[in-house]
Amino acid sequence: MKLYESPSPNARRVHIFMAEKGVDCERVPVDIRAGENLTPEYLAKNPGGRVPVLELDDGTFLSESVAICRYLEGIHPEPNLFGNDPLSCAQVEMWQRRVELNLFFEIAMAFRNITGFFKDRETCVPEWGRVCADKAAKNLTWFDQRLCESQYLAGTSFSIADITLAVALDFAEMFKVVELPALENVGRWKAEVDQRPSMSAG
Ligand SMILES: N[C@@H](CCC(=O)N[C@@H](CS)C(=O)NCC(=O)O)C(=O)O
Repeated sequence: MKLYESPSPNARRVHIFMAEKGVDCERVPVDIRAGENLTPEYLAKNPGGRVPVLELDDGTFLSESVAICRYLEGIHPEPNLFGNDPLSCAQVEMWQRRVELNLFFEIAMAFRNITGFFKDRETCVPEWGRVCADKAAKNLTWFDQRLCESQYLAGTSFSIADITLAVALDFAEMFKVVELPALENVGRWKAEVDQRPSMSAG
């Protein structure tokens, strides 16, 4: 297998996931700043032109970070990060989607539209970026309430939903375009999650 990647939040989700599983594979750096992800060769691997992409040994290409992680979970079931019975699988899916759509995505939109990081390839609307930043800050309270009653987002086990939340928070912190409130339960959870060796996986 080969992972096409760049130093970026979505590739980091896969790095953390792999480290949790104790697996690795060949890495192929893609310079997204220089637009290597927009070449016809790369678009043949992922028509969306984004990283990461996982190439399987039979030449199949998988994109979308969570789809890549699902595949890895299938071939390396332990430790379990997507749930292991109908209810826990649904709860992981629910929290993963909630955090991805309501926090990770809003932070990414704020970053892209406010900084104009990819203005060579998309129209940036800074005002829209600020709306997304405000939504992310507001939505964080939802996850804080959840973490008041639950050790991890989906229950008592660390899961892909926690990986998405941790990467989203670090993304916001790194680029400073989204000012997230310091919330008690998120803070407790983040301090605990940051102790996991996988969090420093590259
Ligand atoms: N939904 C995709 C999003 C992937 C994505 O947006 N990747 C960013 C890096 S975090 C990227 O490739 N950006 C390059 C570009 O927009 O040209 C996933 O989950 O993998």
